[in-house]
Amino acid sequence: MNDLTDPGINHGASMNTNTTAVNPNLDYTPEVRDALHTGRPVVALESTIISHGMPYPQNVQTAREVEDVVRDHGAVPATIAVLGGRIKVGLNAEELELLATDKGVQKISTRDLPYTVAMGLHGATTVATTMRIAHLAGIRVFATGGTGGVHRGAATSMDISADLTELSRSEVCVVSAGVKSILDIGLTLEYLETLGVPVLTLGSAEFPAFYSRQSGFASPLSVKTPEEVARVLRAKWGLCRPEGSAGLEGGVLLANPIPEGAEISRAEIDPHIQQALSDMGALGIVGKETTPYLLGRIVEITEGRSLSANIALVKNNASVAAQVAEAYAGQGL
Ligand code: PSU
Ligand code: MN
Repeated sequence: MNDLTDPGINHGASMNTNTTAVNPNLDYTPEVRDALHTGRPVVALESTIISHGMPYPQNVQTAREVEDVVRDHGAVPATIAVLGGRIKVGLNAEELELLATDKGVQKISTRDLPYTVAMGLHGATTVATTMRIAHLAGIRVFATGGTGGVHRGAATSMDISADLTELSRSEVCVVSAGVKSILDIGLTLEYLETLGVPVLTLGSAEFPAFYSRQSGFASPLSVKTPEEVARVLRAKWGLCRPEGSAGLEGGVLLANPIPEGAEISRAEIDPHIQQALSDMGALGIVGKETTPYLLGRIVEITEGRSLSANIALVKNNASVAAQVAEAYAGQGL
């Protein structure tokens, strides 16, 4: 039998335990610190979705409810952000409110992290940055709404989300409802293959498209249960070099289709997405502003329906992430 025990973040030092040492560069809430110390399941959550992905007050309400979903499943939520230059792993109620309301909170990708820390600024972390910080904290499972990807027109704009790069680097399983068709889904899947990132869809052979359960693209791989996901994670991260360092570094993307009752069909959402893309073109919006603009514009065009769908899928992802974290923390898989 292969030894599939988790090598942990201190490779070699914690070979026979799932507990994780505290990283002095990070500020943990007591709840998260205790959970990591005792090997209880923890689910990381991002903060760009709060500051730049949803309007107030739905953003802070959703952030609280998503944390509750994680707790209801017996795991501990760790919402990640940078506040006053300190990297936070777990936030209190006032900190969540600040992220939801303060206009000075920047959307920060991995490239922005050192500047935000050095200048003592506030930063809402994208999927990429949240993955990296989760990895530094030894958190293996992370729930979000949708991940970034290869933007339409990337052949000339080169706009490819750093979320994809980070999936090839950090040992974290990201649970998302797939990739929105504001992006180029086919190219996103191609690029993830190039980067060596396993893409699993839960309960379906088709890769989902965020608001819609179907995208028209087959999922590279599919799984039936959170336990199967945990087995894949152990197989990937348990494969070590003889001295204990990772043999297959990087993350796993778990796509979790939006619940049937909450979905907006492709036929219905696609014209709205086209409209939002053409409005963005007319305004000349590019770079890091594109994803927040498109999300906000689609909420306007659909008169809030896309926001309800977004909230439903994030909660669904939090529930699955908690179950994956639970299965991964358990022994004897
Ligand atoms: N997709 C959503 N909501 C979001 C985002 C993506 O449905 O809020 C955010 C995530 O934080 C993601 C980021 O990491 O947008 C991607 O931004 P960009 O495309 O600039 O890499
Ligand atoms: Mn981009």
